[in-house]
Amino acid sequence: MRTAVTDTIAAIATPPGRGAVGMVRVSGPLVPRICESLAGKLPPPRTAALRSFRDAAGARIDQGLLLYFPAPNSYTGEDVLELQGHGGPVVLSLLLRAACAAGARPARPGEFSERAFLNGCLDLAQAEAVADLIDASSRSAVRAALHSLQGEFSNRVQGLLDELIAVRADLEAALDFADEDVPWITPQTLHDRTAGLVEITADLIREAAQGRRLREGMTVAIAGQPNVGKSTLLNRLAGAEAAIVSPHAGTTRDLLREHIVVDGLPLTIIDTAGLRETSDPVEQEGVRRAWAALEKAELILFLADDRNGLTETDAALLARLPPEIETLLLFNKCDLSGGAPSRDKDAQGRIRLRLSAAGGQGIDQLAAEIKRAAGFSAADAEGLFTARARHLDALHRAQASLRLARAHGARNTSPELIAEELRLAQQALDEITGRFSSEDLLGRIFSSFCIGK
Ligand SMILES: Nc1nc2c(ncn2[C@@H]2O[C@H](COP(=O)(O)OP(=O)(O)O)[C@@H](O)[C@H]2O)c(=O)[nH]1
Ligand SMILES: [Mg+2]
Repeated sequence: MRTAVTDTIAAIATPPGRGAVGMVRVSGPLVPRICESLAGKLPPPRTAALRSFRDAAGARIDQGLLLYFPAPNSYTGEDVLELQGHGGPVVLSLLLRAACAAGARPARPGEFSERAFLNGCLDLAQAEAVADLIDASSRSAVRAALHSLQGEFSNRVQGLLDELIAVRADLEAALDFADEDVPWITPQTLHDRTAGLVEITADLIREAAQGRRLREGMTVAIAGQPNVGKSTLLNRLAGAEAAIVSPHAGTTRDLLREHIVVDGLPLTIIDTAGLRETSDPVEQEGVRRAWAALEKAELILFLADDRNGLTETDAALLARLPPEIETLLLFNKCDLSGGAPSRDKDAQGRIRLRLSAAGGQGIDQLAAEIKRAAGFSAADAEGLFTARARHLDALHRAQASLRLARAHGARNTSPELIAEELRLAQQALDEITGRFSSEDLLGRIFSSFCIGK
C-alpha cells in the first residue's frame, strides 16, 4: 500500500478530437493549489460549480463545470479535480498545460487507475475490468466487465482464498503441535478439504475461461477444397456479402476476416483459399496463407461437399491439419444432396454437421457448436465476469499446486509438502487481486490503459 504523498498528475480524460464536452482530470496533493490557479477557490465537495478557467497568466481559456472530490472519496483515493470544458482539442490541451504550469505533470496511461489500486480503492482484477469495460465490444462484454468491476470475480477468488487459508492454518497448527498428539486435522479431513479446493478452482477456471472469451473472442478459420462453399459460409455467418462466391474454383486467394458476435461471443472468422495443388503462383500464395492461418486458428471449420461425403483428398487434407486445434467437419450443400441437417460424431470423436451455407439450414446448430467449442454457454452469460489470460494462468497454477497437495495427502506423504503446495497455490491466487504482484506486472497492466483512466 502506498503511504508516501505522491506528485500530482493531470490528463485529458476524454477521447482526442472534437466533442460537445471534454474533461481534464487532476489527482494528487496539489489539487487545491491547481484549482486556485485555474478556476478560483475549491468548490464544495462533489458539487458542480460553473467557473471560468484561466491559464497561468490569468487569461481566460474556457468556461465550464468544476468538480472536486476530496481524498479518500475519489476514484484514485487522492484529491481529484475534474474540469469539464468544451470538447475542442486546443481548449483541452490549454487546460492541461495550465494544470501543469500550476504544478501537475502529465499522467502516464492508466496512472489514475494505478493510483486507485495502490491506494486500495480497487484490487488489480477490478482495475483491469475498468479497461475491459472501456474496450468492451458487445453488450455481454459490457455486462461481464461491470460484474468484474463490482468485484464479483475478486469475491469468488477471495472465497477460494479464505477456505485455502483456513486449511493452511489448521495444517500449520497440526505441524507446530505435532508432538502433543492433538488431532488438529485428520489426514482424511485434509484430503477432503484439498479435494474441495480443487473442485472450486475448476469451476472458477471454467467461468474465467468464458469471461476471457468475451473479452478476447475466438479465431475461427474455414478450410476445405475449392468450391465446397467456404466463402458462402463466411457470408452466411457474417450476414453480409463479404466474400466473392462463385462456381469458379480458386476464386478466393486472400485471407478474408470478418468480425461477428454470436450470442455475445465475439468471433473473428477467416475465409481461406481452397486447399489444392495449383500451378497459378497467385493461388499458390493463397494456399500457403491458408495453411498459415489454419495453424493459428483456435477452431477450424472443415468443409466438404455432402454430395461426395469425405473424399480421399478431404481425408488427406484433414490429416495435415494441426491435431491440437479442434476441427468441426461440415458437410455442406445438403439442399443438393437431399440430406436433412444433422449432427453426429465420426470414429475419432470429431463432430460432424450436415448443413447448407447457401440455404441456411443447420446454421443454428453450427453456431451452437462454435459456442460450445469456445467453452461458452449462453445459459450462464448473465452472471459472467471478464477475465484475462493472466488470471487463467494464475488459476491453473493454483490448481496444479492444489492437485499436488491432494495427491500428497492421498499418499500420506509428509504434511510439510502439502503445506508448501498450499502456500504456492495461495501465492498464485494472490496475484489475481494484486496482493502479491511485481512492479513489472503492474507496469505491464497499467501501460495498456488509455491516458486519463
Ligand atoms: N446449392 C448450394 N450451393 C452452394 C452452397 N454453398 C455454396 N454453394 C455454391 O457453391 C459454389 C462455390 O461456393 P463458394 O462459397 O465460392 O466456395 P469456396 O470456393 O469454397 O469459397 C457457388 O456457386 C455457391 O453458390 C449450398 O449450401 N447449397
Ligand atoms: Mg471462396
